[in-house]
Amino acid sequence: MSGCLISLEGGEGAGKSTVLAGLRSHIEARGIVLHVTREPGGTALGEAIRRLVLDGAMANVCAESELLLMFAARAQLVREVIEPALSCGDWVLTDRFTDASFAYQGGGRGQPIERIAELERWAANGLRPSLTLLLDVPVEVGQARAARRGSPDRIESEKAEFFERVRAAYRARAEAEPERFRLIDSNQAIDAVLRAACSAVDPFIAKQKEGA
Ligand code: Z5A
Repeated sequence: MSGCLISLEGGEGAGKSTVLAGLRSHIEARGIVLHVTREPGGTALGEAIRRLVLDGAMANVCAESELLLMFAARAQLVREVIEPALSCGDWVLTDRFTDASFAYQGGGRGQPIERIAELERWAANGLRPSLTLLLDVPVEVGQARAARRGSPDRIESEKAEFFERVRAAYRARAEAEPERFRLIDSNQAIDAVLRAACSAVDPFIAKQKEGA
């Protein structure tokens, strides 16, 4: 596939949605056809799963169901949106991808990593982003930012220890795959975070232009 898949990851309140908007303008201004999506979501089925899985009234969702629902949404997104776009040479920018399952369901909920890796191979067709921007922020800072937004959803209602495990799992993945990940300190002014994100993407834009 000739296109480029870029994912944005991070704990809650890390600034993904804010950076995504700026990054979108940065990439599109350089003449690249970009599809922007999010997980869970991005398709009719995925958005329905998102409503279910984040619903605070949905008590006692077991970790296995949560993991499978994330991958059900992802399987649909990969086949309906991401792979067709990449096949045409377009770019896809996604607010979260499979690393989120390793971090939240693996690190946070303790689901076995081999099981998630098997789902990645099967449900996500083994697809991995060319670049993953991990916006890293201390849990208490991210939670304080997110709290200003209003009532938390089912996953946001977890305790701080859960989010510490999620953060540790994300950082461990970034350390294990330095060629794919760019760790960005998100505990700084949003303009600086966006600049770092754009700088990480620029070599991919340059490569695309060379090939054009
Ligand atoms: N989830 C999962 O468990 N497993 C999976 O496989 C997948 C997802 C794919 C929904 O994701 C939930 O699904 C998520 C993980 C789980 N649950 N949690 N928690 P989501 O990405 O849609 O939702 P989110 O993580 O809750 O996103 P968020 O809290 O909206 O984070 P954000 O997009 O990174 O933050 P933001 O909206 O850009 O910023 C939040 C606020 O902070 C906002 O008021 C900004 O103006 C402010 N902000 C942002 N950056 C800064 C800086 N640098 N300084 C000051 N203020 C800032």
